[in-house]
Amino acid sequence: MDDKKILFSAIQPSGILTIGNYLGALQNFKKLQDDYNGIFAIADLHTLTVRQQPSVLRANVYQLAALYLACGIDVSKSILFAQSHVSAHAELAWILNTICYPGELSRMTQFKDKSKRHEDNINMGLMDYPVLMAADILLYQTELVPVGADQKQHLELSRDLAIRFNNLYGETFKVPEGYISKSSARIMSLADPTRKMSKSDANLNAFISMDDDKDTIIRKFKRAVTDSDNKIVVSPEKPGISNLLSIYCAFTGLTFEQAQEYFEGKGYGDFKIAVGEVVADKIDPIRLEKNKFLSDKQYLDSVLSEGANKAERLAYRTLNKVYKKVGLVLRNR
Ligand code: AQP
Repeated sequence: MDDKKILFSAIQPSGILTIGNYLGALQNFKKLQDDYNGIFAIADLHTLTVRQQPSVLRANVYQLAALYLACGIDVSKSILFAQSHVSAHAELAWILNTICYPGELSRMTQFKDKSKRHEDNINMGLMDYPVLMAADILLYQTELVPVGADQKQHLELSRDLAIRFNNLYGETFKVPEGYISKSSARIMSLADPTRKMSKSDANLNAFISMDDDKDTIIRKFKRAVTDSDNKIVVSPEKPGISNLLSIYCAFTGLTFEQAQEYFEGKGYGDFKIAVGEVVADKIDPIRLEKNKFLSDKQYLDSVLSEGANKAERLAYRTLNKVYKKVGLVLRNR
């Protein structure tokens, strides 16, 4: 690692990623890894907060590793690893739990939202999710965290916990900043544009997965919920059309004004097909590249193992400091 700032980001292997994950997170990483020391994690421990089928989860870990690589993560520049391979994450989460209060966690939007969606399994891990996320970030003395707007609240808690710990025990953690890309900060569900697009949505038509082929993508956009008038403009009264325009602009690089002008006088039908086409053109090559990586599990295992070795060295540097500060006796190795 050279003396560039540290950037950390993690994604859950809780399904095949959506274009929301791509626009909110993945697409930024390739550019950012040149200017920062990038640390990219597969947040497999976080995924367990919602019931998973073990064989599917295992497959999704490889899927995500391959997708990171297909989106341009270069392991000669950045660290790519699975969270569960570096036990310091769970260890630091325990320490941070001792300075975090239940009220701070129970008011989190994601906790409330997921509690509603998984009423049969509102477990402690679901509530504690942001503390584990804080541990992920703080372990690496991270300065920058690229996230979608949906994670802003969790990032705020990471900052609060860093400041709280530093005040209690002396300067230990860097206080991280968020990096939120403006155009594509929050991509909404195609079935309900007032909710964010999520890879674990039970309604497959609510999201575009990074694995969808062109026909599927266009079919899903055709079914996307919009409204009854026929104006293609961004407006709070038109959340469906606004969401589709955001997606179109994020994939083409056009501004809202340019896109609105382009679609002036056109109908929703043509507009939806046009959105589908730009999305498919962009994600098709990524899917093909991902499948190439997926066909070589041995290579993926070696990438993850090397990544974990590098991450572990950095993580234990911070964790030992934390253990010392709180008064634990370090193991003599
Ligand atoms: N709809 C979205 N728009 C923009 N960014 C998004 N992200 C997720 N959804 C959107 C960003 O993707 C990164 C990885 O997210 P995650 O998998 O760690 O957790 P999540 O935010 O809970 O993502 P999902 O897809 O909604 O997963 P499930 O369904 O399992 O809960 C984050 O940077 C996030 O901001």
